[in-house]
Amino acid sequence: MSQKVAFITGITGQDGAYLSEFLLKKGYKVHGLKRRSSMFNTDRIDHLYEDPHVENRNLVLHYGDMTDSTNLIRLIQEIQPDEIYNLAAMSHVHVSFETPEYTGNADGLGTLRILDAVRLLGLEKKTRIYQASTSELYGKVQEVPQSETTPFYPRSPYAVAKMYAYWITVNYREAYGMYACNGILFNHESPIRGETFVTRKITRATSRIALGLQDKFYLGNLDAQRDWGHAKDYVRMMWMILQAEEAEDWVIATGKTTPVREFVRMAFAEVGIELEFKGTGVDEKAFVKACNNPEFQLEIGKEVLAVDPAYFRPTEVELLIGDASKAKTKLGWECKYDLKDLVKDMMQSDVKLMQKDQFLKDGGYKIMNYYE
Ligand code: NDP
Ligand code: GDR
Repeated sequence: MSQKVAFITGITGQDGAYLSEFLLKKGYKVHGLKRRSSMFNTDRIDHLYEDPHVENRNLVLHYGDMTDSTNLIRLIQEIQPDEIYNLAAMSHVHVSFETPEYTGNADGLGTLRILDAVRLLGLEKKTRIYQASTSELYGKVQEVPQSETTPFYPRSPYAVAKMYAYWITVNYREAYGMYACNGILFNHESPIRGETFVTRKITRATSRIALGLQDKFYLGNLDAQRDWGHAKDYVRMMWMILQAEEAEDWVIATGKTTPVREFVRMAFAEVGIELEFKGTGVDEKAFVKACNNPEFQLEIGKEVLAVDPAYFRPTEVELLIGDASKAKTKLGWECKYDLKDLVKDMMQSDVKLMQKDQFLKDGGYKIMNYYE
């Protein structure tokens, strides 16, 4: 059988990194789209890197951008992919309120550019397309749990752009008989999650506070509830979605939801620190109630978390909980990690990472304070 060829946009992101590792292990040749940046931006896939001077590499990176049609058409023509995973996006919901036009262009029209390139090049019957859709489409709660039949009500420029991407994927499937699918994935996290998403912000800050590198940190809405899974489980599903006989749209979720506040509690508990939350709304704070880890010298009663309204969103998504019954029944979806495993994995990794900072600080070097 000839080697399968995949093209991943967003290969330098969290999911792109795990997916490329997964596909390479399966024997795929993987092509990835990366943006030109003034600094190296391939940290997450450096362990997969192959010397460009070696022939027959299995991982090949190409410069490009979701806003550049001619670039995407040329690359797809050159690569002739069996599968495209369209993961590239301006993926931060809060930032999308600051950059709504760009977000619409990259996340919404960017998806059209991929679909239309495949059509223009006559690859409709060869190339299968996975579109990274999102639980943010559900936005304002219409029903819980949310499934493939729940109506959409997007609550941010990001979600509105992703809604365009969702429907243009369905439309190209119906209009041109293309194998194009939406994976409606609920939040998924990992040790390589972007540092400004809430879970990673919490695990990084918790590790720094435990190690004495930082006193406290700030969050926004502690009441928001999310259905959090592990990215490793979710990229496996992206692949399974494209192996299904029929092109369809799929919800992928754990079916459990947890408030942001509880995630904070779990992260601190992972390093033996018990918290007490006091106050409500913008006045809510968290204090150290007990420190059961002799490695950390935290004073009881120390304030470690406060709310900063700067992190509130103009319109918020309060509650997400997914119903992945369809994927469970038809694709055999199951997750290997539960939330406790996820928090543990993230905390172990961030404590190690912050120990490096501690080493530098002890050596007299200046280290960054992270407040974003
Ligand atoms: P990340 O933010 O970690 O990665 C996004 C990727 O897209 C990066 O490689 C980024 O490049 C790239 N990118 C951004 N803008 C452009 C552009 N204009 N042109 C080319 N590449 C671009 O996201 P995740 O890995 O977490 O998510 C992957 C996809 O899944 C995204 O589309 C996201 O919206 C969606 N999604 C994510 C969920 C989650 O919980 N993680 C849940 C549901 C959907 P660079 O590294 O240079 O910034
Ligand atoms: P989300 O993820 O918006 O669900 O989008 P994020 O982690 O940014 O927010 C989750 C919830 O936490 C609340 N929150 C904070 N969020 C951030 N980032 N920073 C804070 O300080 C903070 N304090 C509270 C937020 O208000 C929100 O309710 C993610 C992205 O990966 C999207 O690309 C993806 O589509 C969805 O998940 C599913």
